[in-house]
Amino acid sequence: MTTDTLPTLPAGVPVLDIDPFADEVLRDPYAYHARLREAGPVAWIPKYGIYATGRHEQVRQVLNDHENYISSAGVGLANFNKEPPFRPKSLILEADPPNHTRARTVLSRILSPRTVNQIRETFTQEADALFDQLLAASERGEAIDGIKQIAEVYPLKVFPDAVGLEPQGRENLLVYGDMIFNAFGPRNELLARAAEKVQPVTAWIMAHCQRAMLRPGGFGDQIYQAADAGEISQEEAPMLVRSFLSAGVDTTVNGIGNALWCLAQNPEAYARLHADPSLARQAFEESLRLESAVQTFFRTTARTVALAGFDIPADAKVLAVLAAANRDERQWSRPDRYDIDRRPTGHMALGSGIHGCVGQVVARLEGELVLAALAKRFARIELVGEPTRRLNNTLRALGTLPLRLIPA
Ligand code: OVM
Repeated sequence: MTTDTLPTLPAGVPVLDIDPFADEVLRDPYAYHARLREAGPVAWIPKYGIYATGRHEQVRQVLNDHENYISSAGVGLANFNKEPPFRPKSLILEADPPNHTRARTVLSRILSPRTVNQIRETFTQEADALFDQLLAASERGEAIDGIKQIAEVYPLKVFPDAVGLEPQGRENLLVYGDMIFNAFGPRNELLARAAEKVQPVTAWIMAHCQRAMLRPGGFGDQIYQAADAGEISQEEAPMLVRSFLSAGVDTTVNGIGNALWCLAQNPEAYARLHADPSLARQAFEESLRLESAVQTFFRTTARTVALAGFDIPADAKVLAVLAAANRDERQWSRPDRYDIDRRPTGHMALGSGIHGCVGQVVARLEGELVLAALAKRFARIELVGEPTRRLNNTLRALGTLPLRLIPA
């Protein structure tokens, strides 16, 4: 992009000369988040010709004003008014009312609190089975990788089971997730590397969105039942199954991985959790705030809109830095501290407003059950090596997390 194609910069908007998607920024984003909040309520990032906001008040405002800050032009850096989407648009994520409303109604019914009551027992049994096996390994003195052996295996078992997918080939879900969350960012090296595998993985995903591949009664089949009932069209059904397969795994994998990382770094918090495993839900919620798995989403302005007194022009991309809002000192006391006694209500890790995470009851269930099953069996968890990062343009992700679990 050359300078003369960049949107004009309204007078007075502070300029932040940084690449939010550079490797070193993604590896440790928090200094950049502080700079963004300090720069002002909104800043201009010349590298991409975008606005960005990292203060809680403005992130909240942007996410809760879906008429001025639309999603149908994409929730990544790419502006679908100017370039075609890299895959057919999501019918829920990349849509505005009234289209969004129809899709949302179906998915939120399938992922309702009532559903959670029905799946809770199975999800609990799976967490117990996994941690019984890890207990046996720990008693043999084995160290484990918290990412591979906890954060990946558990969501890859319970969620696709609930959707109704066959057991084979589920590793494709992680590759696909890595790609689409990279695709919300710029066309950098990270996206190029993720996109190398795009064709076979996309083919696998789309094949598994077909009704014949989905167990009758599962979440996927329930979407087809909504199509049978005329709530959505038959053509829309596989696209909504695609949303489950896009958003339902890599998010919870990293939410759980980041929670383990928080607990491994904070032995006193872990000790509290071990003493009282009923804190599992709160401990997971606080890790969502502190180490938000989904760090950012974009919106696009539908018209000129005033944000904190600055006129943002129409058709501009606005980066809402959820993870920066979640550490805003204007909102939280001791924001960089992992405090499982805090009730972090109002954090932005699951979004806010009409696009707020539709799977949040299932995501929270998985997080709670994993942390509770862990806390019940182990007195301590210890880092036994340097964790590695899996860099992604949108996700805060660990590649490995070497742990020793010490039985109670
Ligand atoms: C979708 C979708 C994909 C990625 C993320 C997401 C966090 C939704 O395809 O609908 O929400």
